[in-house]
Amino acid sequence: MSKHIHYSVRMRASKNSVHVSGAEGIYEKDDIINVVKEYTERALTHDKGKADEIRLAVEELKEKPRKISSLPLCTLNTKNTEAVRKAVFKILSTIGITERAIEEAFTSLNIGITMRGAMLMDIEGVRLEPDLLRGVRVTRMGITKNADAVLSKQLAKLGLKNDTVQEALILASKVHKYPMVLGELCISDDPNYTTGYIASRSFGYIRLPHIKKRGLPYGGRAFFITGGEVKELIKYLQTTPVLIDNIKPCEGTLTLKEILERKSHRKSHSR
Ligand code: PML
Repeated sequence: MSKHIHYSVRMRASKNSVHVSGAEGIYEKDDIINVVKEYTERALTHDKGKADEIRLAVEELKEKPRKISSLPLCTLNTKNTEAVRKAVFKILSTIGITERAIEEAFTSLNIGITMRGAMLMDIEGVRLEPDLLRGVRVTRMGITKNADAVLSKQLAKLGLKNDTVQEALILASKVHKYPMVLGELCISDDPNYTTGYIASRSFGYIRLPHIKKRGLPYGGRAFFITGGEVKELIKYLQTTPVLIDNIKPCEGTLTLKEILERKSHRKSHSR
């Protein structure tokens, strides 16, 4: 794949000006027509309603995509929103994120507005992104065909073969490759999707069932940032093309104790 020109294909769909669905990937030229078809079908058949506006962008990448591994994935055995909150505080505070920042992230993600992009927060909870209403949208990421086949197989074994998990894992793997990003909290804005996740290089991608009550049409992402040049981070998130070409293990359900114990054993997310 590396010998060929790559294209970023991005789709955003809305209904009555409200976001319905989005998708993106990095592809070779021969795949573009099929991908555009697939993304269009997805926008027209989404649970949240048939889109009345679909925006598609196909862009030749001038820069060769950087190849990285996915984050390892597991699911925490949480049964309700209270258990999720407790676990999020416990896990993220062990990597240096303050309770104040975690509280601020939960509050902002539950305020009832879904931003287009992610919030950037320092470890004290102070917002760092230049546009506080739009946030920072992560784009130009994808997965190679081989890695996609491996990931699909691993997720299928866990009963998780769906675009939402796969795309969220690809996005998080790009984000956490950047050393300034310490952690992430994500809640889906899909009212029917009640599983969120936290991600970090130390713990990988941890899925969190019951992070929100069914029916809530808002959510979003908060990235917790440590020292460095925010402008450079935003440039990386928005413009640097990244392709996942290696899949780290995807595991089933674990307890909080098991997750906390394994941090010290886990090799850091090395490439
Ligand atoms: C989103 O992009 O809407 C958030 C997706 C969260 C996926 C959590 C998971 O099931 O792994």
